Amino acid sequence: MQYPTVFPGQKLVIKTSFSCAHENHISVRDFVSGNELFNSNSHFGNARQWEGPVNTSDQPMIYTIASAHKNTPPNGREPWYPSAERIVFAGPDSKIIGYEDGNDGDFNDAVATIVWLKV
Ligand SMILES: [Ca+2]
Repeated sequence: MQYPTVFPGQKLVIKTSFSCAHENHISVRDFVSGNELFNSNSHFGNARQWEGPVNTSDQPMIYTIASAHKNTPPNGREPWYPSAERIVFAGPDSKIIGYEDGNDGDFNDAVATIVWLKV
């Protein structure tokens, strides 16, 4: 799990993509409340981009982002498993996180790109 932090005067944009046969999702939550703010699913045509609000407070806003997968295509009887993650790229105002749903270690089954914007 990663903890993207948005400082006052910033917002972030998260883009997701998937290259998987099994079901994967990427979930963004508010760290403090735990409320899910965005869920992008590989198989259900969910949005692939989420733009967070501008932080107009004087405190950092902290999110969590994580991915989970099933070991099957979509099947309501099958459980979700947390996906291993790897930071594929980290720049001054962007980060790419790759997630793994199997054993081949390509970390591209689900991918999240986070971009921080100053507004
Ligand atoms: Ca893989």
